[in-house]
Amino acid sequence: MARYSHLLLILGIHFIFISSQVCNDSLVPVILVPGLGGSQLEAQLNKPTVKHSFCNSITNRFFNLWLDVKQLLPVVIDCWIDNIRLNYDDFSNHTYNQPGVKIRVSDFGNPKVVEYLDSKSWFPVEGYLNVLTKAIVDLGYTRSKNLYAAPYDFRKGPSELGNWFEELEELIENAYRNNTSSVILIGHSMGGLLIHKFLINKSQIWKDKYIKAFISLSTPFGGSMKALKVFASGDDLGVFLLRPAILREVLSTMPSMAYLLPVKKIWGDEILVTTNEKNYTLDDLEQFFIDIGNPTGWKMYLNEREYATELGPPGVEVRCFYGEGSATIKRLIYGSNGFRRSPLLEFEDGDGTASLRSLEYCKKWITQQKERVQTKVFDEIDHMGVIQDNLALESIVRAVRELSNCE
Ligand SMILES: *[C@@H]1O[C@H](CO)[C@@H](O)[C@H](O)[C@H]1NC(C)=O
Ligand SMILES: *[C@@H]1O[C@H](CO)[C@@H](O)[C@H](O)[C@H]1NC(C)=O
Ligand SMILES: *[C@@H]1O[C@H](CO)[C@@H](O)[C@H](O)[C@H]1NC(C)=O
Ligand SMILES: *[C@@H]1O[C@H](CO)[C@@H](O)[C@H](O)[C@H]1NC(C)=O
Ligand SMILES: *[C@@H]1O[C@H](CO)[C@@H](O)[C@H](O)[C@H]1NC(C)=O
Ligand SMILES: *[C@H]1O[C@H](CO)[C@@H](O)[C@H](O)[C@H]1NC(C)=O
Repeated sequence: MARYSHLLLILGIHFIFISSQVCNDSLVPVILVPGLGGSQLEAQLNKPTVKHSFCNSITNRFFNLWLDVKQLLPVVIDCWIDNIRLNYDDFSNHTYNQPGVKIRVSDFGNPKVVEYLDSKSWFPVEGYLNVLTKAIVDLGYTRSKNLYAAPYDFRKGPSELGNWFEELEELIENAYRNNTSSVILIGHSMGGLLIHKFLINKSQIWKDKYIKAFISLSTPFGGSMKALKVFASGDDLGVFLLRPAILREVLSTMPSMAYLLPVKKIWGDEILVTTNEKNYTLDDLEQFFIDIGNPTGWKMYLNEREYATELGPPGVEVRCFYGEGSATIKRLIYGSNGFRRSPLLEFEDGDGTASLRSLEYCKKWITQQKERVQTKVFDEIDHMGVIQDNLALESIVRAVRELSNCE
């Protein structure tokens, strides 16, 4: 899950100095796959109704919907919520936009759209993969020539991202052809999950030809309790402008949140949520969704579950980077007021967003595949720190150099 640093942090700037002697033509193409919230989304409106009279109902052109901080100010945010939320169709089991709202992901392939989320504005502040991208560019990479990104509509889960998987395949094959070299896929958070999903659905022959390696950054292979909290009480996911309750209204309409729920293989029969009346484990998830008043959440979960449970080895070289040493939600404890009050939280080790046991699942592959699997754990570097902290960035860049035979 992407989390956006505080504005001041971004303006305060993380300077990084990575001793990067520029490499030559041997550079292996790199494709970045962002996490949840890490892609720009654009909207065009022709709406029959709006929340307030000051909300736009018609726009001639597409405008930046995610993430333009101006739209997230109090009251104005109601317009935004009404534009970005999804509805669920019981017959097709698909989600769809609000009436009269078109949403698209801009500039597939271009890393710009994952570097800054509001790069269309006059002064981009919401940096995301900007620091990582810069470090890779400093190695000698050129945007859209051998450094790409595969943004996606992160509101959706894999069950509705079929086209995206095809576009990614095409991008990989084109990058391969243009550079006569197999490709490094770098995924952060949910981006890592989608890469894994993509790879296990590809033949070994295809992977041997096109994929050099998968670099996983903070990927919660077994899901995250934060997703469960989003449905029950909301969570700001670190977006400091947004209150959890408001984000709940939006996020709980998104199948991607259902996709990110904890998986049985890791959580087993553990009690995840406690109320005065009941203990909920993953076996009680349907009841949980009913009790929180979101039966649609259960349907979304059913659609995405099969994509989340296959955790086999990806069959390509893996570099798995993640943080530990941050308190991470283990259990939600509600009192006599049911789900209306914020829960007490019980914590375990992790990166603040994903539990260690979910992040370190990639270790299992060491013995399950013949391709190399290397893991690196960063102490007290959190979910976002892995793509921003100097120590982690140095390791990532070193991995790219090694894989490019550029020592
Ligand atoms: C939608 O999901 C329901 C319940 O899982 C299932 O019975 C139904 O066949 C699905 N419909 C479609 C069109 O896939
Ligand atoms: C490959 O090269 C062609 C011709 O220069 C260019 O049009 C295309 O965008 C490139 N594709 C990628 C993925 O680099
Ligand atoms: C991969 O997924 C596509 C659709 O998403 C499917 O048509 C195809 O059969 C799958 N391939 C494998 C090898 O599972
Ligand atoms: C929930 O589980 C705990 C620990 O197993 C137990 O002490 C408690 O009585 C249970 N609560 C309910 C409502 O079943
Ligand atoms: C440059 O490329 C040549 C041949 O492809 C290779 O032998 C050499 O190590 C490369 N140098 C650097 C700095 O990458
Ligand atoms: C791969 O892309 C880089 C960056 O644009 C370019 O310099 C290099 O010539 C390309 N390699 C091949 C074999 O086309």
